[in-house]
Amino acid sequence: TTNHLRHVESMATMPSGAGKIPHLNAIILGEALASEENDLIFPSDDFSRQAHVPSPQKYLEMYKRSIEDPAGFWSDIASDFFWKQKWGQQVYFENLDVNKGDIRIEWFKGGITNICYNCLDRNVEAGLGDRIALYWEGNEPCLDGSLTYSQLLQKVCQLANYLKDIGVKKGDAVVVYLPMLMELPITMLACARIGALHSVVFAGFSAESVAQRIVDCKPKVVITCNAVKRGSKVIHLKDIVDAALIESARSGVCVEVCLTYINESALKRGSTKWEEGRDIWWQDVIPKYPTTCAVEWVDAEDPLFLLYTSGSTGKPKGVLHTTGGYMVYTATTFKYAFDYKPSDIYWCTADCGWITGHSYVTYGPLLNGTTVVIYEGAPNYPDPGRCWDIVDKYKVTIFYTAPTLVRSLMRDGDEYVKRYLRKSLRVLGSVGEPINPSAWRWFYNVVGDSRCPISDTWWQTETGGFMMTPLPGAWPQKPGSATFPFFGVQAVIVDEKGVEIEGECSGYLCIKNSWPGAFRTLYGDHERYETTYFKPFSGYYFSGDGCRRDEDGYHWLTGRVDDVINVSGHRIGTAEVESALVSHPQCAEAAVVGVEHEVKGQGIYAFVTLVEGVPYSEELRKSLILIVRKQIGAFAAPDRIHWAPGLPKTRSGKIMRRILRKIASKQLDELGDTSTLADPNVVDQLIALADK
Ligand code: 6R9
Repeated sequence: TTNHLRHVESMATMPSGAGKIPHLNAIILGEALASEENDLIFPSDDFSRQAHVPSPQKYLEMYKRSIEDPAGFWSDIASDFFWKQKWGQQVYFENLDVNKGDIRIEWFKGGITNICYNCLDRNVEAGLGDRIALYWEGNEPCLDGSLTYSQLLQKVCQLANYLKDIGVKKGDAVVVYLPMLMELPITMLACARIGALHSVVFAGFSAESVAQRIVDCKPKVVITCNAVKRGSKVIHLKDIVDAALIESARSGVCVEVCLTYINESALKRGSTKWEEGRDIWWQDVIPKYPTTCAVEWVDAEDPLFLLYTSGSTGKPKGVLHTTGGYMVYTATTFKYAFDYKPSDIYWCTADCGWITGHSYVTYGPLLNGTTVVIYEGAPNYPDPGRCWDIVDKYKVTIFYTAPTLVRSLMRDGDEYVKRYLRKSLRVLGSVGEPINPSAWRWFYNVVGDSRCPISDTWWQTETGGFMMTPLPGAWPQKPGSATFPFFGVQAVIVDEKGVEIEGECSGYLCIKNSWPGAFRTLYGDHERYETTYFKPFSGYYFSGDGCRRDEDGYHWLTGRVDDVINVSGHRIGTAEVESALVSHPQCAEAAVVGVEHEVKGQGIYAFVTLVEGVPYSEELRKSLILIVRKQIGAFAAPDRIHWAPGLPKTRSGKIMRRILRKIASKQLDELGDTSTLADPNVVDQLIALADK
């Protein structure tokens, strides 16, 4: 086709310097691509022509500059934002090598700004005051609302004034436990406006998880709502916060104020427990505050937020992001990865409780002046056509979601999709886990009518923004590949010794340099930050993911290489689930592994050893699952409990998870060498109990 030729042609005429960037070598070899024709999906000429980055050539030009002159590249972009005072001489500072001293990353230090100002005031002043900032779609199809940029600014100012009034100051933490109401981004922005750090806890976490986070960051105020409806279920969020506050008080952290929004559509005001002196109804106080509020100007390196995420060991880690670099990075990645234009209507299905909701529901889009759709409810309520109903209702042009949702809607059948027009769609996006080629094709062919490029964005809570993503107008796509690194990101694949490998290969995905959106530390534990991310391969940021690079230089993420499992795009540490299980009085030991799951990507498979003399029963199985739900949240409940009278261990006592993974996935002919086990018989015993 002419399309194809155009791409190959443009690749063949790349500037010669491009060849020096190893992972892009293959792209300039038009023939390599031609031989893979069947796997390549090209953007249409019309799409490419209007795109910010219309060709691989243009990408290369920009990418090269971003690597050769990061200071120049990023300060040019940063100049589009409002800075009360410009950053100092040095645009950035980085040390990623533990052998050369403390790990330190700084961008735009000395620059004075405010991200809320840049999201709202700056856009209102530029004439976008009447543009819709947020469309809100309720769980029930008849319920909706919206706020323009001016209205959003006023709401944010009212809350910011209240927070200041009760003594929340720059640098203080605010814990937020809210569902997808407009009050959630309002709260985040209000905190940012006054220089307070928000710590949003996904409203699916249990009271104990909320308490753990409160104890770690000691907020003066917790912001929640009485209840939310997801599908036909009502979840009483305030009750969960009440329990969390009792729990955290036991650990010596007393929260003074619990500001509670009344979500009338889920639950009437009178039906929630109330503690005089501590609890405040949002609607009683916030509307009384002035609708303007002076901005707290902060340094680019002042903290913006904390977000807890799971690691392979121990307690969740408080990932800390700062202001200036995060602002520039989320805005820029959003603009290029989705080819954002002012006429777009954008919907990301992520909850603000996760990093995707921070960077790509709230900050990245609003910084660009985008009209954002947020949805309160479940994606298949009242039926599996709901997403496409919402797409048609708001004329959504960019739709960003997770593979787990794609797979589940794919199972429900094409007819739910075809019932709606979806004519407005022009770009699709995927995040959270690798998207398998068959789900990719369904998303592309059925949802996008073979018309919309898919941006499969690889990134992490820690990275703040996209690290690898197709640029929809530039790249021919390969279903399931996140393609190439974003501007300014030197992604490399290293072997187990930490040596970079070139060309076609597989290994550990690392980043060689800093980028503006990188996290700066783990809250209160810089040592753990260095140990987890920078010590495994010295000189590099280690992502924890495995990656394969194919003959054309495309990157294929292969999943976590550590003990983190990815269930429906939610990161869960096996250690956290194990620790919940062993807190059950009848559970002596637990080993948790991930197994392939048709819809969720990975499922949680738990091997449990019981206390001597305790018989395994259905009732016990249920109570083990319940304890995990209670301690972490329903989304972390094991899919399968496997009773294990003994676990396969080395002579030094280390559990051989490799063997457990094989047993869990029934790959019994791939158990490998079991002779190093302290007691090889336990393996047969486990296999015999597999169906019990
Ligand atoms: C943004 C987010 C991070 C982990 C990451 C990786 C997996 C995310 C992916 C992907 C393949 C993609 N992951 N996006 N794997 N392709 N497009 O999900 O952050 O919750 O911190 O999870 O998710 O394994 O390491 P987070």
